[in-house]
Amino acid sequence: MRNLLLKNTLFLFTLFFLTNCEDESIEKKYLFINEFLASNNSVYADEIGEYDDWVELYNSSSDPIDISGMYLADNLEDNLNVIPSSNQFSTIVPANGYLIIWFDKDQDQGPLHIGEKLSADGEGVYLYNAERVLIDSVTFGVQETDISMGRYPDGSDRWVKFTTPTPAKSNN
Ligand SMILES: [Ca+2]
Ligand SMILES: [Ca+2]
Ligand SMILES: [Ca+2]
Repeated sequence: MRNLLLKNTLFLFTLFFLTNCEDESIEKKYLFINEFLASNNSVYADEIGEYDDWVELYNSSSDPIDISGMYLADNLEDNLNVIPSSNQFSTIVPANGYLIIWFDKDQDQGPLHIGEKLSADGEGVYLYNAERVLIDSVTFGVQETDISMGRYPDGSDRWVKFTTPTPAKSNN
């Protein structure tokens, strides 16, 4: 009887451990910083009509990923910016889909507006999950106005310049 209890406890503990590991790796495996524009003059405007800096996230999995509770930063020294949950706006990156995050310091414009701007002189983008584990990051040098950088193809390790940026659409 005691043996059985021990076995069951061990089993549950292993299951718990494996489930947690899997959760972490799902985001790490399938969620990407896929494209960004650090100097936006006329490419893509937010809901207010402002041409602000943006970052495109890409979910390569067949399940939606909610990024509320996750964090973004543009360098490693500053505070992390949490994505708040919201009833009014969706914070979900659709399955095999894209979500635009605005780096515009306009947090009053919704949960997808971060209290940072991307420097056209070079900076970075860092994405952390709710447990503050780094999911993805990119660092960049001097950026040209209205020319984005993105992974090509989507989610790959190769970064290229896009003279025609593709916000909220595939880079392929
Ligand atoms: Ca804005
Ligand atoms: Ca910045
Ligand atoms: Ca794109």
